[in-house]
Amino acid sequence: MISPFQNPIYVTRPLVPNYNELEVELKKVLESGQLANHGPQLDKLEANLKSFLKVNELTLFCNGTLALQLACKVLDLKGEVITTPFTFPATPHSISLNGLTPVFCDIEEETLNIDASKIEALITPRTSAIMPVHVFGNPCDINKIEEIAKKHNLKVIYDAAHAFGVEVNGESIGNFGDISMFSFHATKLFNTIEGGALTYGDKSLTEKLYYLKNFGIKNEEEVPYIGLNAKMNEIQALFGNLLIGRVDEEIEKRTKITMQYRMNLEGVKGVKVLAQREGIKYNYQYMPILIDENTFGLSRNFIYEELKKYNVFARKYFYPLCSNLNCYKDLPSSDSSKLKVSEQVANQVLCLPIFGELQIEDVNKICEIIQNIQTTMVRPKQEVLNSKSRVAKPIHGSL
Ligand code: T4K
Repeated sequence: MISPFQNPIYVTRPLVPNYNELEVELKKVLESGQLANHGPQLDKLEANLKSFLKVNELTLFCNGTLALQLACKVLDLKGEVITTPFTFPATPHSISLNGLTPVFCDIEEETLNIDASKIEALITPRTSAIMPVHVFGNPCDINKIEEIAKKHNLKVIYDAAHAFGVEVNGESIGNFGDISMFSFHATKLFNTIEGGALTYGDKSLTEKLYYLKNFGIKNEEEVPYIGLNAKMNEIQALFGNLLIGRVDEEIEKRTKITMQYRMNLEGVKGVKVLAQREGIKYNYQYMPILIDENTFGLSRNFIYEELKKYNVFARKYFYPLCSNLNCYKDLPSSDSSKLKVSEQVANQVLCLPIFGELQIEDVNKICEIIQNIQTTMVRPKQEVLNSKSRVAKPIHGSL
């Protein structure tokens, strides 16, 4: 019998600064009296991130959602924006809060990202942009998306909330599309407790973004835009400056954890781990698996609940689909018959715990628990089904 973990194991655990270092640096910030708006910690973090992410233009925000919302605003989008339903609600919300309509496009089973081959069929005269998400840090089909955008004169805003540090053939993920958004929430690989950034190639966006995140204010007498208060403060920026030097080590630890999960789970019937593609530097921010109920013998929901009994708190990111949320379910593009892959993936996905401090023996134990659930629960369930129908048949439906 496998005993439950003594302490809960959550899907993630934030990277935090060394306490003594934080104390020393925090004292300096407090003594300086500059806590918010534009201070030296913010300047330093901008420079650090430009260098780490290998991008030329970067603007900081107090969180990723407001950054994404202002990305739509700065590009002056109109009408409809094509996006994925397999994402966190922040993605379509940032579109809707700009008075635009999200149009949901189905996803690919291999990458869980927007299926670029289905985008063109959704373009109408009202379409102004595409907002793909690099889900779980897995890069989208950037070449195909760029080709479509050029052909139809559309803007591309990548939701790169999960893709900090990811590279494609040596190129930073932040250098694709018109704008990319990174989230620095506590649950992310690199965090500023709450925070986010936009990266972009067009230098002329910088000035307008600065106004937009500061109420639209240009100076004491001029307010050219209707803006938000979306500024990152000095203590958030300090947090980031103390952590940026540890990100590579964190990725290294997560790489080992991912490889261990993959090795343990690849042979388990009904469990699929996503394929790794050539030329991509992953960040291993998430550890998603897909559970095929028919082959595994038990549903994703059943395994999710069973894991809790062992003190393991996996997450069903991203179930329910955004297209099934009350606020979006009546959109024409939310019709589930057009989102078949998304529907299937949302019912199968489970994100297992991953964070640098997770021990390899804990990874082994989590995998052992999953295998144990399969070996101990499938047969009794099959026996019940068989005795009810007196006919042996494959397993369907959840317990
Ligand atoms: N686009 C995409 C694709 C996104 O995934 C997100 C955010 C955004 C945009 C928006 O970016 P931000 O505005 O957040 O910068 C979490 C995060 O709150 C959210 O940032 C993230 N995506 C989403 C995928 O996950 P919840 O509702 O799952 O959070 P919560 O509080 O249940 O945390 C999950 C687990 O993490 C907890 O069980 C324990 C652990 N945890 C969490 C926090 C906050 C900690 O150990 N310490 C902590 O401080 O949304």
